[in-house]
Amino acid sequence: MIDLHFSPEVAEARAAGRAIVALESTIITHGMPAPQNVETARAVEDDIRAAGAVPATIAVLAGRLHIGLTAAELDRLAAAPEVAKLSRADLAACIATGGTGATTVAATMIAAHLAGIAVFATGGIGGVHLGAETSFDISADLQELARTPVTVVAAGPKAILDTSKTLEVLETLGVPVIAYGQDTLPAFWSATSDLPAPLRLDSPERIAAAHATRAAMGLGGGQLVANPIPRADEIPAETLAPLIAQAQAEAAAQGIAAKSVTPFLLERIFELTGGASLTANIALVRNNARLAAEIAKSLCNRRG
Ligand code: PSU
Ligand code: MN
Repeated sequence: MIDLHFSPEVAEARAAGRAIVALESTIITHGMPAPQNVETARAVEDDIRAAGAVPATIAVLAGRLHIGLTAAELDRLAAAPEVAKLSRADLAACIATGGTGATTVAATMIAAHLAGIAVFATGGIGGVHLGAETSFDISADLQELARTPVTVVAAGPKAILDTSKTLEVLETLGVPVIAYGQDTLPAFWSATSDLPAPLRLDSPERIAAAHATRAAMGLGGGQLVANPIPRADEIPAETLAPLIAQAQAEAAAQGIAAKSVTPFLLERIFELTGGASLTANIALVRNNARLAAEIAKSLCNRRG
């Protein structure tokens, strides 16, 4: 077994059998500008603590897979030059060569599962990009949801993606996509979309029950919980659509490809919205952290 490096807080929570929520680190290094990236990472951790669970931010630091970062380690990750973006394909090579990297949704799910953590909160997952029929750009996050038994709380597929194709692929892969408390699929910066949600559940207890039932049936794989951004914090889809289209056209014109696509689009949309996309992004991640904490506590209670 690979060595996992638990932060003191997470080690204590494991020993006490407390609820733990995993957090990714790519959102810190590639998803948000400084200093809001570190401020948000700390706020999200505090939200989870305030809800009565324990946060475990996951990253690879100098070849060690960390489950939970101390405040100093979080600062070190955010300040490190050239942090790699690690998905399933990159994780082992980074660890084996003593590298430092931030984990995407896919890699965070792998690490969380190795650490026995069943619930993970983030902003948005990767998915099928617009134009995937020619670029083949489909995030490894989707296949990870199909194979690794972690419940991921996100705010729905980002509007920079082809959301209907993302739903089709998740359906093909047998991944439950659960809208929390509404019938339509939330769309990241906007609370609703015109896509009906494949599944709807209205309480953390029911989401925990569905997670436990999948495990009891030996189905494998995770669940995607799509939690709508609070209405007060959303950006209407009509406002964003032209700005997203512009960012996408620039990405295509500049030949942005592979791992760079998502960070490029997020940064351009931040610039084009005058920072409003970041404010919404912070609000939705914190909202997801609070729901994830409730789901983790419910799973913990079920296990007795
Ligand atoms: N969504 C965000 N911010 C992010 C990401 C997604 O709002 O930073 C990151 C996540 O780590 C996700 C990754 O797993 O982007 C997806 O990248 P790609 O599309 O290259 O698979
Ligand atoms: Mn991609």
